[in-house]
Amino acid sequence: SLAVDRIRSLSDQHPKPSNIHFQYGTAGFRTLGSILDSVMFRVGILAALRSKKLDGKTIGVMVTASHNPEPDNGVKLVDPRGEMLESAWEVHATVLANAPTTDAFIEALDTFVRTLKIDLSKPAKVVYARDTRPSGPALISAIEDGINAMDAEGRDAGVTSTPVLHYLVRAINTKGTKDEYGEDSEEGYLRKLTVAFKKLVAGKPAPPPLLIDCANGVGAQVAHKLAEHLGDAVRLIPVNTATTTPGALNNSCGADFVKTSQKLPPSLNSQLTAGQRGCSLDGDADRLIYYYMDSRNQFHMLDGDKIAALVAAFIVDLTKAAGLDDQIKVGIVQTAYANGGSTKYLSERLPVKCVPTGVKHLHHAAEKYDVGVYFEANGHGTVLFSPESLEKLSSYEPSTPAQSTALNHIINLTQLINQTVGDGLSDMLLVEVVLSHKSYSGEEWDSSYVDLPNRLVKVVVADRNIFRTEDAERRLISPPGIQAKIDELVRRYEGGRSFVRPSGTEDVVRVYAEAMNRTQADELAFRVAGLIY
Ligand code: NG1
Ligand code: ZN
Repeated sequence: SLAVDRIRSLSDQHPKPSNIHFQYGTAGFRTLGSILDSVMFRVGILAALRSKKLDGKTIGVMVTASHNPEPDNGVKLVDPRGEMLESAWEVHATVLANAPTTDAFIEALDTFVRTLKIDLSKPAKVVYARDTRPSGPALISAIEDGINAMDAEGRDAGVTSTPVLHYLVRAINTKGTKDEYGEDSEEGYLRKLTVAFKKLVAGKPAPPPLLIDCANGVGAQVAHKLAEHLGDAVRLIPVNTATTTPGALNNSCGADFVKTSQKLPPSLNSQLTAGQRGCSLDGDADRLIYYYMDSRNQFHMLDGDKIAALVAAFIVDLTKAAGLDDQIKVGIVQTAYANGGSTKYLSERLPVKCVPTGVKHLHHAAEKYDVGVYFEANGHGTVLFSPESLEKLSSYEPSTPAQSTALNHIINLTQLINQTVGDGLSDMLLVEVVLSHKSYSGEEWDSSYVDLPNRLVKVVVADRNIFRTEDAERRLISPPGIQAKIDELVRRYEGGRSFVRPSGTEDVVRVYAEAMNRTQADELAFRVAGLIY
């Protein structure tokens, strides 16, 4: 049974602030770091219970608020294969986090354990990590109290990126099996990626040095180590690496800044020269946005949609070259935020599915393809190879040297790509491989299709929960009547598209609009926003 006395005395040290409702949303719990202490303690307990429920498999806990401002923090759980927590448990997490007192919490725990028939005698293992936020250490110690309250085994993975933590969870749980994912350490991760990368670019001319904007976050630390492992294979130049400067994290830099403002971070202005390319990570290094300066010193952004198009075409080419194209089919998963230009371009070539916002939706849809390429426009994404495809790759006998080369490339890609979750650095290496194989500059990559001008605005409303959507969030079903008005507005704009949905991570409603030119896209977005104030 539960060690009620121990849980009680530890829980009393982590009281829930009154008048605050916590919600496990698309990115876990996320709010101001200063009010998350009780949530962290309870998440530590929940992680241990999830581990027991899954027969002692290791569960991951990541403390980060990604691209959000420095005072924010957050926490999310990672399931044994390195994927996001099963949806049903998001509700349990929310219930436990909101029990107002220690007594209420213990009662909720007891009900939870009985309802889910969790066998408390099973072992429990939890691995946890945090990003560079100043609120991190105290929040980690609250999680450790939760883990100790359950007498579970905790492993501190220290300060590292979100994708490394996901990798670790999968590596730990597959250790010694035929599906072994890699050595269960950050070093093991770096080695796995860089060994595959070096094989993939062997014999190719070294690409020009690559600027990486690390958003002054944990990506800086991982990028530095990655650079050492890569040596001359590609020279990385990490910038915005001030992880200890107060207020610097995600401030006018990073992938979210670039995607949202469609501008180069001012700190890179003098560094990115004509013809050069660079990229930005977000605060926990799971997102990636590329860009380049053209010969006239114009900035061009290459977002998640452009990455998806580049990578999917490359994998299709390789399956053809290997003679596997009728056995291994590539498919794409996007959300409503994908640029209409990309959706048109991709659906003329490959199957494309649109799903609601949130990595778990993209991930699960991508699992249905032989090779599923999923990216959010904001640069979060990866490529999944189905178990059947991996099987085919390992048993296939190529009939020519050219087929054999292509087959090896695909196999190396399965090692280079972090298949647990979107991974800014792994995706960056993937992009570099494709550019190197195709001898593409940023400009040539960009030329596949033209992005439609678009505008994303946030609207603060009294209650965002009254906004409900259907059709992968592309249409509003509530409040009634608004969708008809949006449709009517959209009809007046050539190439117009717009949709409204409540954010899952912020207390706002988002409005997205696209049209044939900048002014029209802005105008449409603001007129639609005017409908929902
Ligand atoms: P919300 O706040 O639900 O729009 C944002 C991003 C998502 C996803 C999540 C998780 C946009 C428009 N939305 O979700 O794509 O990345 O955060 O971090 O970029
Ligand atoms: Zn992130």
